[in-house]
Amino acid sequence: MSIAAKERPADATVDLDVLERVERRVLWLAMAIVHHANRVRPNPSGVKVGGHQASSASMASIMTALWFAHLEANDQVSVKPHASPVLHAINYLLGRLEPRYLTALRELGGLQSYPSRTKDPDPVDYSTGSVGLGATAPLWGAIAGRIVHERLGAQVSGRQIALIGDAELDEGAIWEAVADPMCARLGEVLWVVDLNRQSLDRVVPDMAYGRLKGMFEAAGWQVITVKYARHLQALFERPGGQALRRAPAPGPPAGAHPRRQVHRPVPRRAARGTAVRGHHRGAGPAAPGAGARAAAAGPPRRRTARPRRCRA
Ligand SMILES: Cc1ncc(C[n+]2csc(CCOP(=O)(O)OP(=O)(O)O)c2C)c(N)n1
Ligand SMILES: [Mg+2]
Repeated sequence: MSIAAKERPADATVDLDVLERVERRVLWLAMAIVHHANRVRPNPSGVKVGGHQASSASMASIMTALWFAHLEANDQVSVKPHASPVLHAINYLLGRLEPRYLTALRELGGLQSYPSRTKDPDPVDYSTGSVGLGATAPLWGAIAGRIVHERLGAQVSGRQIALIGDAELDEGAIWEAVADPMCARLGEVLWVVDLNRQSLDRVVPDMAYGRLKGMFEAAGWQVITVKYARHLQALFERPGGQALRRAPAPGPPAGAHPRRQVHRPVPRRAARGTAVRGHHRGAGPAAPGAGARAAAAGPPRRRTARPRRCRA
């Protein structure tokens, strides 16, 4: 669900400086939610509390861009399990979560470990605790919307967005869904895969990025890789910058660079004007339905938020 999307005029612009300030608050809050649960809150039993700060950190940019610049009222988002602190931080900033819950992560009656529609006190579109379900649930949501539209004539609108951890792609249910020809035609669906190479407390040794990309594409999905943000891109333009671009990315072994990927089923009708620019700070959602438009990647300093058609 989006902020005040209904009130946002169609030609509203996104001020990236403001968005970055919001992003810093989201990130700080998400880190603090986990820190407080583990280091500040009294823990007489000594039982491990848990929480995953790095897993939230890798989603702060994407989720800030979505919730504060791109989502509209009828969009629905499933949030990967380990990014629940980011969702709660955003809900708090939007006035949808009482401050007392910020210190209650993984406490009885407090914020759940993973996003829960039934047990969390703030708005959650999809429960995602069992990895893999959060990826596929929006597909079924989209199909349900189409059935309601076609059988009952009801106007159904909104995009179905899944924010997925890279280790979630280990789940077989995901590939059953990806291989289904029906799913490849759901233009209102967008998957954002966070290739942070984290899986619980281990580092994913081989991200197999190319293989995954090929698997999605073989099933008829459009894959957009989002890697460099504008700060790095600006460095590439400076003297010697091309050497930096050619340099191997730090950290992962060759051929396993962390990237964020956007996977989107090819729309039911032919995509028009699909032009995507890679950008690390936020992978904006695809337009709903057949008129697939580019994601929000690579925006200039100020960009115009375009109105979107809504249909089932
Ligand atoms: C069906 C199922 N199997 C295993 C788990 C345990 N589990 C929780 S999160 C996770 C994977 C985390 O990796 P990733 O999806 O990449 O998220 P990240 O930590 O990078 O945010 C696993 C295996 C689970 N929640 N559900
Ligand atoms: Mg991961």
